[in-house]
Amino acid sequence: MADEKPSRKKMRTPEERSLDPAAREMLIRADELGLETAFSRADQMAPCPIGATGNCCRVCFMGPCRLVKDGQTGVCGATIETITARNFARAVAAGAAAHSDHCRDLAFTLRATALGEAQGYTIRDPFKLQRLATEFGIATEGRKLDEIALDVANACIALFGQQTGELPMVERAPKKRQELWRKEKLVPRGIDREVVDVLHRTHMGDDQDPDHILHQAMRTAMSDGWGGSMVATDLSDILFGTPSPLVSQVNLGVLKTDEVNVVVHGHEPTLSEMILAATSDPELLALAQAKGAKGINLAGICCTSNETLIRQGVPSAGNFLHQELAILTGAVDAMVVDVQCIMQALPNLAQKFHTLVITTSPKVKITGATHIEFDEHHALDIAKDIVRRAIDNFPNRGEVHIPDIRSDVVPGFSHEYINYMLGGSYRSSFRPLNDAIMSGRIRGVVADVGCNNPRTTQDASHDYLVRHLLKNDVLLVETGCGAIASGKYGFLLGEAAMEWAGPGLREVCEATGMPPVLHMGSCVDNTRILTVLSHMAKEGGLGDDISDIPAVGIAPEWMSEKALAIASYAAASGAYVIMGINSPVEGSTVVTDILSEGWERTVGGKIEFVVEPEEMVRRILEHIDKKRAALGLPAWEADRFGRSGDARMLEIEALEPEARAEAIYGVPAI
Ligand code: BF8
Ligand code: SF4
Repeated sequence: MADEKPSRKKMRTPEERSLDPAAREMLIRADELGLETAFSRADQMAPCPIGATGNCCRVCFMGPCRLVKDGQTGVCGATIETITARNFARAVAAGAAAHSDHCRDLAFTLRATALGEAQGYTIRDPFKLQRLATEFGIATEGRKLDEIALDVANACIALFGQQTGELPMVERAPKKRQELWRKEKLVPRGIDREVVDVLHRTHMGDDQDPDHILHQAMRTAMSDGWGGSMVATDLSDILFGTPSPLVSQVNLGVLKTDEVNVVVHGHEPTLSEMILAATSDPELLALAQAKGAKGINLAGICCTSNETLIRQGVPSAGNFLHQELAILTGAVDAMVVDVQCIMQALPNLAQKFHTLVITTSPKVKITGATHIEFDEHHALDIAKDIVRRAIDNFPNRGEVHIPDIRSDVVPGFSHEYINYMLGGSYRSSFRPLNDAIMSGRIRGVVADVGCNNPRTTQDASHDYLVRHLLKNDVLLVETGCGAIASGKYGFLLGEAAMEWAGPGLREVCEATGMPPVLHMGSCVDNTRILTVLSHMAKEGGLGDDISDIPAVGIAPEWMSEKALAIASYAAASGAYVIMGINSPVEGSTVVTDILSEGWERTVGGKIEFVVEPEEMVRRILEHIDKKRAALGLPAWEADRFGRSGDARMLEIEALEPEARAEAIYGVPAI
């Protein structure tokens, strides 16, 4: 299905490129206008076969050395396994650095807020601040919030430069896991230290034992998952509020023909929250009206979108591969980007329309874009300036074509909310979830996370996996672009997802009010999933470690180095992780085995790369059933709890293709 590899000559049809009817509509428009997108560039640009499998070494200038046959070595004698392991470890380090640096900026924003220097920011979740303070051993009794916040911010900033000891957040993990990490020397000593360690040891002439290199890749990833990302989630909640469910919409149809459209894209909530505030500024609203617009519409793309969607209900214009498609509508008056996952193609494409692409991070400039640098000390003024420019640009619009396609969603499931939802305010707990898994009503839990990748049909693997896991009574937790994909196909609406859920899962969801697919936030918020798993292990009945829980992590359409960091910290935490697309370590069976059986022996978790979604489902269920059996839980039975979700699947599969698309997606096939 989705995974046919494009050859250099084959240009895929819109249907082959994306599952999403809105995307298909825009891809047809791109073709009509003769404009390129990542989809067409992927068709034209075959991946380098040597780099794709991890066998190209560029770490010194005696090379690059491209190893193409067994037994061959680089000029220095480096073997395929060393080169492949080094490439993997470096990707993990880059991913961990990106997530953690995002955290660093939030810590400085909290610091500036505490000092009263951050224009427009306040502390929205004082309880979470106090909890974090207690964890750091910071006194809270009788102290002003700002004083506590300053100490917490300084403590967070210090985690980056910490050289020895342990990152304190590892104590959130089950005891058994902590002991294992200590025994295996996997506890991160400091956030920056672990990233630098990988960059050092993968320099020419250092660590040349693949197992040893990959072990440090795990520790570096841990500095992200149980360090930078975990603290980033906490700090975002403290500054912008801990999410709870709310109603919003997803897909390109959230853009408006008669309003100024500002799209925020990237990863950080810091500026986008201020832009949201600016969109309701009466002066700017009056200006928009004076320019002929009915209002100012804010929408998001990628994880900046997830941040503003889960907290404020700001609609999402889509996931990673929608960034160019949004510009193709001709309706985006400004696309405001911060960091990560921003395609360099944007300014060029924007030139064909009227869209203003605005870079805002001191770390990110793109030739052809307008740079308005963000500074938290004047955030609201900067946000207003940006919105004003978007308004001024509104009259410059040419022809506008917005697909009339959007889906309702209910995102915002923080682990705090899940805890509350399951037990109520007086006895909030994960007990009902553990009980449901133990009884077999819920077979297991899958985290469907990660990107879109134009090498495969956009969203198709996410969609396939969600459907087939739901009908097998698997509860889904989601973040990142995977969560936005689910939103597009209706899975983030309890009732709609319930149609697909197997009878046991449906019964639990009906009893607790919990939907079967939970949008938990952005990619840094994968740490919320670690927290849920830790709570489940501590709750009892599902073993005493994360690796005992019948749970699997998947990133079927991943493309980013950050995804490898996430996969590595999840595996180091005891989870089985399946990644789609292709294996970046395919060139070495030794490295492939270290990441799977090798890591499973040491930490109980592993990473496997599987192309076919059908095979992913098979392995996921097999793993879940194996873990259930190891816990002595009853084997899962499809019809034990009434009508199976298969019934709906069979009804739809019996339809003609056109009717099937309409039944599934609610819109006619193109
Ligand atoms: O950090 S899922 S494409 S937007 S990397 Fe990027 Fe991948 Fe989307 Fe969020 Ni995560
Ligand atoms: Fe080649 Fe060795 Fe240099 Fe890598 S480190 S580029 S394998 S000589």
